[in-house]
Amino acid sequence: KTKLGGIYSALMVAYDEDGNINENGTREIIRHNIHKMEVDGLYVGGSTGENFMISTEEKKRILYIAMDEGRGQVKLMAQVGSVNLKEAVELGKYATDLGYDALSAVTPFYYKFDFEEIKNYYNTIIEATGNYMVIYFIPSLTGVNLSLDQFGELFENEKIIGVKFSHGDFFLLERLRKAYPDHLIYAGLDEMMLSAAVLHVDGGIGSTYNVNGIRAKQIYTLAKGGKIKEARELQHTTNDLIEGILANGLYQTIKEIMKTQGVDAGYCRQPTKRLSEEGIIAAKELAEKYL
Ligand code: HMN
Repeated sequence: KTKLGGIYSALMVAYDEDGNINENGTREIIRHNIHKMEVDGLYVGGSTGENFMISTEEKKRILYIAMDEGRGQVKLMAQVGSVNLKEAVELGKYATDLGYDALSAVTPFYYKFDFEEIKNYYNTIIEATGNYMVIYFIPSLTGVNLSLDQFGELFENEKIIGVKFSHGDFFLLERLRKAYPDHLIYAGLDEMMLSAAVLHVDGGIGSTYNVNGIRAKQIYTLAKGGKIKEARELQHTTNDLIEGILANGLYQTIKEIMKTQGVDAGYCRQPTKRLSEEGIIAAKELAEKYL
C-alpha cells in the first residue's frame, strides 16, 4: 500500500491553438513535474488533463506519452473512468498493458446511476483488467455522493485499494480513515492538504502541484511530522495562490504559470476559453508573487 502513496500531479496536457495534443509540450510538462516539482507520481487522464473533452484515441496517446516519459521515475496512475463503460474498459486494458501501477475511475456521472450500477461499473473495469483501482470521488462535479457504508461495500473488492477524495467533507474523510486504515486515501483538493495530512491521508493528487509541487510536498511532510505551525504558514501561501488561480481560470492559469517556469504548456481545449491579456498578466503576477 505505502508503495503507491505520495504526492501526484494531476497531469496537465499541452494543447495547441487548434486544440490538438502538443506532444513535445506535454513531455516538457511531465519532465517539469518529475525534475522540478519532484512529485512522487503522475495522475494521467484526470479532470486536469481535460480528459472528458477528448477522444478515446487522444486519451490513449496521452497515456502512452506519460508512460514513455515517466517510466521508472515516478508512480503512474491512469484515470480511465467514463460514462461509456466500454471505453473505460478499453482504456483500462490499454493502461494496464502499458504497465500503469494502478487505475483510477471517476464515479459514473450525468445519468443518475444507483449504487448497484456504480458498483458494477467498478467491478467490470477491474475484472477486465486485473489492475488495482482507486475510486475518483468528486461529488461537486459528478453529483455522485457515496456514504461510508457504500465505500465499505466497494472496498469488498480487494482490488479497490483506495479513494481520491476530492471533497470537503472532513467528517466523512475522518470516518473513512478510521474504518479503513489499510486503504489509500489521497487528498483531492490542494486547498485542504494540511487538514487532510493531519488526518493522516496517504498522499495527494492535484492540479496545482504542476506548479506548486515542492511547497505541497513540504506541507504534507511537515503536517505528518506534527510541525503544524510551519505547515500552516505554507498552506496559507498556497491558498493565496490557489485563490488567485481559481479567480483567473483554473487550468488556463496553471498553464500560463508553467510558461513562466519555462515550460511550453500550450493552451486549454475548447470549450474552455482563452485567457484575456489581463488574465495572462494576472497569471504572471501570481507566479512572481507566490512561486
Ligand atoms: C484530476 O482529476 O485531474 C485532479 O486530480 C482533480 C483535482 O482534485 C483538482 N480538481 C479539479 O481540478 C476539479 C484539484 O487539484 C483542484 O484543481 C485544486 O484543488 C484547486 O481547486
